[in-house]
Amino acid sequence: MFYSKRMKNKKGIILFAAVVLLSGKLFAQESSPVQQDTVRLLEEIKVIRKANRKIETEIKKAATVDEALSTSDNISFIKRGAYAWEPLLNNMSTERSIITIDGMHIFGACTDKMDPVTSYVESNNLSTIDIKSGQEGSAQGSTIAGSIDLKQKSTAFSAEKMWQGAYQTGVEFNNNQFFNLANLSYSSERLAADGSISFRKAGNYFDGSNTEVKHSQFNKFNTSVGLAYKLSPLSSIKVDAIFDKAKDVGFPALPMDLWLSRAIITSATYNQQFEKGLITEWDWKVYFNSIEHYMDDTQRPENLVHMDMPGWSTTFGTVSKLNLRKDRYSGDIQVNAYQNLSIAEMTMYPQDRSKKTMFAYSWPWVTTRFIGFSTNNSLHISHRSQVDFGGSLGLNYNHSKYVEVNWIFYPGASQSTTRVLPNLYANYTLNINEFDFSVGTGYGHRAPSVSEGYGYYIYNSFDRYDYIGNPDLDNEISYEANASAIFNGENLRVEAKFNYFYIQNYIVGRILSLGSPMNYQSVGVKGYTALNYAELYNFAINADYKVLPNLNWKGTLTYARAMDDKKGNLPFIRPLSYQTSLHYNYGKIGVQTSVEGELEQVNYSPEYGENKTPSYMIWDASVDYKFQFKNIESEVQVGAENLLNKYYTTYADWGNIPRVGRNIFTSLKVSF
Ligand SMILES: [Cu+2]
Repeated sequence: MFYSKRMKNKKGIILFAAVVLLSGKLFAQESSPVQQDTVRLLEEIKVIRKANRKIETEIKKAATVDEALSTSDNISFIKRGAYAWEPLLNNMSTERSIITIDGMHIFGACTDKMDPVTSYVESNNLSTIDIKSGQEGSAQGSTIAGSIDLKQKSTAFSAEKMWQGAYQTGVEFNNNQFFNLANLSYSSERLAADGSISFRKAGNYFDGSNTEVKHSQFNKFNTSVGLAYKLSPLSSIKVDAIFDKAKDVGFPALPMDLWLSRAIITSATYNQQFEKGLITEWDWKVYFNSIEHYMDDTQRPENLVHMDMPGWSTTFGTVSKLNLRKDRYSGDIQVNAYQNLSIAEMTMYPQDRSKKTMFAYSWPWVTTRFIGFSTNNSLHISHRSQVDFGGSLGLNYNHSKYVEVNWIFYPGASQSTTRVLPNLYANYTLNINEFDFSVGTGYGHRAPSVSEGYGYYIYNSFDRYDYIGNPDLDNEISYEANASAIFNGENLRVEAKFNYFYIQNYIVGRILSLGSPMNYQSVGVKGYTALNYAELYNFAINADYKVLPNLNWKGTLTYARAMDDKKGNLPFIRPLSYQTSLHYNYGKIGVQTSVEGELEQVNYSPEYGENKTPSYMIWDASVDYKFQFKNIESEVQVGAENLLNKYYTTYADWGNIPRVGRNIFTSLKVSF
């Protein structure tokens, strides 16, 4: 889509969110004049529902990927420190969602979830983030919660030679974070190139009682390059690479830190457009990515016994996608295949490191192979209504090389398992004047993750148990229903969304009577097992009101609830949360302020190690100023998060570590 559309509007290229809108409009113009209006109207509905995220927040222009993701009302985060937050989609952990970069499957190499996929990108190599809720996300593979696709920046070809670039720098004073981000792109009729480089370095942060939170520092380096070449007016090839390195990253909520993590993420894509016929575009990608992860517990004096815990994750795969469009129909067909090898080791040392005492595989060389066929379809039934439906059929194969490890707790467990994973969804959208209504349903399976299936003595510092995987767990099966209503007035937009999941064979850890803890900190051993079922629902309401032409108000309210088969609470479910913000523009000056908070966590789960967290409310504000010097556009911003320096911890803070206290930040961005 991005290669061949020649865009004359330079600003359109800079703003990648606009590209999505533009391509929708360009498509609309290609269809017959009679249908144009219908298609355009429905395209707009579709664009709204896609919910692409720009990489900024209400308050901060120079936001990190995590901060930008947190603006979505169906994303929350488990935080183990200041770095690499674990994104929860629809209040479900990362095992239940699929996180990809441009459709590429990547798996973290950390048994303790220090490295979600979102930690391997940077805000200046992404254009948008595409979040799909529930089974609508199954095009990327089998999922329960949905999918998060991180879209890399990709400059379009242009008739005239063009250079564009940006440099962004800033300081966050709470933790002395300095960041420098630069990106440059070139485009011509036949060649388009993108490059980015970034550095972030932060010290320990201070909480709201001005206490230093030790081991919360981080260092990140990220660079990316993309080269596209037009082979013919309708075809092009593109190669992309991302290199990411995080070093000396503290995880205050865990008993160990990260010494080094490195990722190389590469792909080559062939794109072919078609002027006539049902098929409009063919996109074929092959990819390879490799992650290495080395933890470090030697910085913690409380650890009497030290362990080396490195992990490696290597994935290669391919995605082939056909885009289809004819009259009132549009859709795609995809084939998705990948292989992943996950390895994690544990070596225990006494105080004297020259004496090695024990070695074990916490991931015993687990191979996962997946091949899936999927399709998404949209049919415009009339001017006012649209049906979306699709699904996928996947085949998932797992193999554990050192199955003896798994036999210690599950004698005779399968060394290899093959699972069939079907996923289906359907959605109906109806437009009545200013209202859009939608109802949808879904059904889908997922395979257990590497840890759930094959993990061996993976220490969970939240409930202080060592976790053991079970290779013969059943597929988790989700039955889903969702509904939404949108009011689109002239100055007011209100959206209300609801979803409900009934999940069979819901995988959790349960205490095993046999087995003794390996780590002196741990209190016992838990095995992954399945509940008969769990139920979960999410509710969100968003409003956006233009009070005056230059004054905008936004508000969000979310509520979720999740229960196991005995009506007990499930952990990490967000209590009632709210956010309200005002944005005021005066010429080149922008002023924004927001208040956000959560109510007391009433429905917490002591069984899974949770305690009740109190309510909190914090206040943020920022001011920005835009100015131009010749061809260079500049933007400065100064602001503060948690202005009142409130001390707080939330339901999602691992081990109740306190959040960041008052943080004054400033940033400068220049672009040409
Ligand atoms: Cu780790």
